[in-house]
Amino acid sequence: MSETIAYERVGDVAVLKAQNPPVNALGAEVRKGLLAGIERAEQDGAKAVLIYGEGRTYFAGADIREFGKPPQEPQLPGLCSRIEASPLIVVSAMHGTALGGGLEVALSSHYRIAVPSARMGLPEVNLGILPGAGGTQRLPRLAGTEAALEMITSGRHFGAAEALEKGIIDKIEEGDPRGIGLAYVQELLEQGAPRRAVGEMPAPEAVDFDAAYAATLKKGRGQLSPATAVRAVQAAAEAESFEAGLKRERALFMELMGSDQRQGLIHAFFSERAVSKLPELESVAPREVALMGVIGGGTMGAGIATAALLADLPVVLIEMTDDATAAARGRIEGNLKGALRRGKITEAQYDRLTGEALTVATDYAALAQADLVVEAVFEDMGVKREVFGKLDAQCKPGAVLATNTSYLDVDEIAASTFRPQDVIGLHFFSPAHVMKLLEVVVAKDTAPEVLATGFALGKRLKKVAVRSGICDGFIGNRIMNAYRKAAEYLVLDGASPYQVDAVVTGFGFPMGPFAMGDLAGLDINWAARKRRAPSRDPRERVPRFYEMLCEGGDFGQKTGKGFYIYKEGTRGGVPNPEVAGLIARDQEEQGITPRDFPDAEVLQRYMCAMINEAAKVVGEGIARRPLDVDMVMLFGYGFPRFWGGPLKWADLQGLDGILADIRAYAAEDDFFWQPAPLLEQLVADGKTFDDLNKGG
Ligand code: 3H9
Repeated sequence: MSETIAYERVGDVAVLKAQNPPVNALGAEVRKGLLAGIERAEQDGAKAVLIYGEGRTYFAGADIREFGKPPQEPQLPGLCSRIEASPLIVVSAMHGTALGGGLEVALSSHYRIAVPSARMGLPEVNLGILPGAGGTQRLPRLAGTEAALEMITSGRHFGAAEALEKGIIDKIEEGDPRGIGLAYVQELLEQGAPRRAVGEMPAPEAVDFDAAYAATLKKGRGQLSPATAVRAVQAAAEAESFEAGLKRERALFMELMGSDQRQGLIHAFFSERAVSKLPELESVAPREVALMGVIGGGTMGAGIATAALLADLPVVLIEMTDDATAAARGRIEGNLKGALRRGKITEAQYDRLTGEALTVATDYAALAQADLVVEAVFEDMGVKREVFGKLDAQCKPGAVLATNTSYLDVDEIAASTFRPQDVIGLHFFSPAHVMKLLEVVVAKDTAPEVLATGFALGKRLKKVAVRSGICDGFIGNRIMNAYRKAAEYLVLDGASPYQVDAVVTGFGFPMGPFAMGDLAGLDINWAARKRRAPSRDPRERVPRFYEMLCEGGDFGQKTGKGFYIYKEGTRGGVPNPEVAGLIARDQEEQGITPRDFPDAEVLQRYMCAMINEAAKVVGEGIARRPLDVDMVMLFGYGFPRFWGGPLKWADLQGLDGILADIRAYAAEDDFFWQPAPLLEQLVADGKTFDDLNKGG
């Protein structure tokens, strides 16, 4: 018998136990084992079959690592049909996470039971595909078309109680899957329960599938898989037979399997898990963190404190005055009230988190017991050095001292203490209790356990933590500066900010660079520009329209006017008509004759700037691997997940074409468009960024 599926007879019941840790993924061996188990049970004179998983879960889905490789028999759709066609009564007992192909095996069984904690779902669309082993045909037959559409297009996980209520499972029972499964099979046999195939049930009702398709496509901002899944569910309702529906599902599944978006989403799935696994930390234990300190209670500090509290980590927050501590407490309470409203915490938790778990103070002595302190004060080296001097004096030995700076040199900050080995950068993104990205910035003396502690904190706060070296802007802001500049050059040369924003959102970003500037506050970037101006290279082209807007007192959303005009009570803004005049003045002063840019060129320039800078960031070792950059852009900058990240996207487009475009742009401006040496090297070697991810 197969090693991944154990076969056992218990009276009249053939028991098939999956043992393919960690998640019982349905790889080729598991599929072979299931098929052999069903056949053996039928030959063995068994009356029923029980399928369940050993360890932490029932099958969590098809084995994603097999995608894109030649398929091996038996394939999952055929296996599911074979299970369903068995003359024996087949029962699945679920625990853990029955997802994707896993749930499809359960739907092909004749009866389904689950423990109360079991989670289920058809999350395939999140991997760029759709349920391809009958899920789109069987789920609507049990749950109805509307419910199935919602579950399949969102890919969300749902609990056993909801599954029972929607008719997806038959029973919930406390216990272990084997125990409850055997008892249920026994009960069914005693009752003389019939074999009950979902595929033989009546077709589900038809709905307005065209409307559902259009709405799903719009919601996905260009992601194809959820909308394509609508068409598969449509086949369940409209195809002339169950088999015809399965065929249609298969065709749509294969279409998505061959798509770039599938590759992008699978890349995101594995990179999200790989990004926080650093080989050098494998045998390094993080330091214990039971109390966190936060310096500064503005939006950022309060957000960081909120994130810690939501992870059940008590916080001591330091501000300069009593008024400021009160304001900080107010901000944190506001954030936590939001979490309460959304059902993320209970009333009792709210009371505890804003009560005993949160201390606000003005005296650094309150940090005496803190295990890790994050500084989130004004971005000024003098101020930071002073704060770190005080932390050095007050914090206990071994406390981790972290700075949330977005661009200042962490080595210089560390040098203002007598314990640079304990200093690290923890760069959160605003709002810090919402945004998933955490850049963990390693300074030259940072001790390995301190780095490990940064990553452990990231995990505890449910962040995607990415290691970054030191440079101006670290990984994310440095790359953002480059593509924002490309956007400004486009406008200076003739595109409109609204065209650029529309092209960028059309690509799948939630916002374009100019709307983003308005949201963040144009004054923030203005200050950074003024700071950088004295050291600017004379060869750099400098658009002026941005400053002109700020000089007029228009800072974006906070003042009601920027590139867009914002009216209270309305969402989003409308283009500010004064902007065109400022741009025209800038062009005139710089002697530029504006020209038209096709949308495709706007996108290509924007993406090339992003990719080129990202390649420099990897080439210089600021990011270790291309996937580190990809995860920074996905989780901190709204890069569409279905493209996997800028460097995955670049691989999919072909690096030689991207380099050729960069060289062509360099003919106009060879300062900004200097090709990244790493990109040139990869093209010369015929390699991709993904080859680097894999260690090539
Ligand atoms: C499908 O089923 C298609 C069918 O409809 C049609 C076919 C024709 N395959 O996440 P974790 C690995 S599509 C291979 O850290 P957790 C994962 O990479 C599939 N490997 O644990 C990690 O490896 P490592 C539909 C997988 O407890 C390790 O397992 N199913 C798979 O936080 C532990 O994972 C899904 O989309 C897989 N399917 O979360 C479910 N799943 O240790 C995808 C996991 O080397 N999986 N691994 O880094 C999940 O959502 C989560 O892994 C799960 C556990 C919730 C199960």
